[in-house]
Amino acid sequence: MRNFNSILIANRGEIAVRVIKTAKSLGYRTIAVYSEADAAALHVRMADEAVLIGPAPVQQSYLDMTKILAAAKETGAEAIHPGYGFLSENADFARACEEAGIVFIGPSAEAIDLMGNKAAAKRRMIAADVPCVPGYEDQDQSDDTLIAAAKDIGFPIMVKAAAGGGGRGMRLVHEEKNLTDALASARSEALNAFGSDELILEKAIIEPRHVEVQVFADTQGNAIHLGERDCSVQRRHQKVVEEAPCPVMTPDLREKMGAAAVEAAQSINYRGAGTVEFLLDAGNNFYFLEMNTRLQVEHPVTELVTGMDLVALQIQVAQGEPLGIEQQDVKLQGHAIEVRLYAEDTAQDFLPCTGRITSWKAAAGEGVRFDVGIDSGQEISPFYDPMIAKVIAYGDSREVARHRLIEALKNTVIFGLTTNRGFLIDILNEEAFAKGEATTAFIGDLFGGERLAARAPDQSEMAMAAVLLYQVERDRAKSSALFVSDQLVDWSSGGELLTRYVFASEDEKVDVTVAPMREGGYNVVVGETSLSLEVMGRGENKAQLTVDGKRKHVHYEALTDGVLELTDDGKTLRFTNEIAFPLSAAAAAGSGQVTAPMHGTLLDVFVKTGDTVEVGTRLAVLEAMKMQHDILAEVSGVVQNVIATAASQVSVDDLLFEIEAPE
Ligand code: MV4
Repeated sequence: MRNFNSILIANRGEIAVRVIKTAKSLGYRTIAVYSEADAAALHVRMADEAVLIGPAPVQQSYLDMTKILAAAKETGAEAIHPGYGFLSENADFARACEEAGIVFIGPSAEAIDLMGNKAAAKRRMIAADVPCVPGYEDQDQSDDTLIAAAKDIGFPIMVKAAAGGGGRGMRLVHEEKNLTDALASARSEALNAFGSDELILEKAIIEPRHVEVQVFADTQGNAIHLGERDCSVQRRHQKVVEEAPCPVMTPDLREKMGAAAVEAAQSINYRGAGTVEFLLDAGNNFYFLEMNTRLQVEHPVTELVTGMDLVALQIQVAQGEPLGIEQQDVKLQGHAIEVRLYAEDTAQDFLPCTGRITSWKAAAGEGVRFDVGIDSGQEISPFYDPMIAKVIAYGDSREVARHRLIEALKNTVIFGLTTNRGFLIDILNEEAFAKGEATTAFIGDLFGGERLAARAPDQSEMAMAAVLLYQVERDRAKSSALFVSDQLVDWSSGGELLTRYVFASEDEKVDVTVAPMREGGYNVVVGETSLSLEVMGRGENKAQLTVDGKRKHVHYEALTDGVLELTDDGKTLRFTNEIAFPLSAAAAAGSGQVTAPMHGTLLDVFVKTGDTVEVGTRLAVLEAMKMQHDILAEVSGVVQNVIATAASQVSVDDLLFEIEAPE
């Protein structure tokens, strides 16, 4: 008999949905928790029961242990699955569950605590003979000791916060003379971010791959690994692409890394799902980095190549049952690649975008999996991570998986907010990635400002946008009572009835005229160029057109009057008919009223009243959604008013500065 039959999911979004699916399929009663912002969310609708735990901010909802435990008590939940993020690696929460008699679906509080400190974790791993980066991880934190240790290790050196993760408090130091300063700044950043200024030192591995091994352990002392994932494609320590297996893996290396990962888990009496992160250098040497004591975002690629359901296995172990499989039963087959689809603007330093997803339709396709937490019409709110979905493709070979993923991205309908889809497609198409050569340096090396800038539409795209706008407007006119005759709407004598659009393209405006032809089709003039265009088929959000004889499949959405978004080859362009919307001179020139682009914390303010600024002067830096965003002046002039103060919380559209431009 099972020890528990109900599971509360202490999370939201796609991972809550993911966990609920498996829990339900195994016959568990599922209980969702949600914040006021998530009342209409998918995870709430899917669960058997749902409990409102508080307002939108995470401190008052998804991070509030007391409220979550109260929800468990109220609904009689016997187990809690924490998902990833939020409370998943909070040892106090794991302990509190245990004390309340609720099964925490995860490792012991002791294991979470131990792996939460890099220095302690590394000392344990060295003792267990798990290969680690040569370094210093002892208690004596004096400069003299650290400098002496650094000389022994040899430069370049990595300075890391012992309590840290994700690159914060991390410094790469090439020469001894820069070490003292780096130690001081790393300490202050670490203290600020993690409440501890303890540091460790490591030899810097140059352009490594990030290769992590999925491990699983049961309470009978069995531990296995489920192969590795390569997560080298990251941007500022945020993973962008993950795959299994690692493209340069060999059976021999996998056996060694797998054995080291299993040893790491066993040496700390681990239980459940865990991930052992390694750096892999160009000579195939691997080094333990840290262990994540949770189910990871990228677990689907492991599921696809092993055929196993990792959430089901987590629940099985939490029930006290043995794993039931041995290492030789784990067979890896094929290749899986995952990308994280985000609501963010790559052209604006990856600024997260919030707002309503007006249309969403995941592409169907062989070997394609979408892990999604949202639905058409739902909001990406400023309170949570702006990930829209994980898109995962499987194939017998890496090339099949890669191409299926590109097609799935291109064929997915998504409108309403800016996404990183185009960036993901560009990465997957990049030669170094295609060859499996991407290291942690890949994005930094290949995706600089130029490549991330918004692409200007070409003439064919402008012509398609104009014709689609024309047809949408015609449909609206037809359905309006004022129009009685179809002939009036459609009639043309080959160019006499012209509809004119003006689209902005980079710095110039382009005139586009649409002339319906008598025999069907359109003659479209874009600037000086004449194109012939035919609409072969048009449904909700999808259209097939022929432009000068070339067939195109596009997605489109007519937003408000005169505004149309067009997705061509996975790149979304927005067209605003500037005849319908004359830009005010002030708006065109940028505004002296500088407002917050999103909710967040102002880390620093760089100007004061009376300062003279230029277009592009950095006024302040805002931290939101784990990232820093520069707030720049849009006009040159004199700062008249500074409303912003450092360390204050701001909401989207809050006025921060007023700049008066000279006459
Ligand atoms: C390193 C390293 C090179 N040498 N440690 C970055 C975040 C943290 N998890 C560890 N990180 C690194 N540690 C040594 N001794 C390079 C990185 C690193 C990195 C690691 C994984 C994925 C992406 C990365 C991007 C830059 C640096």
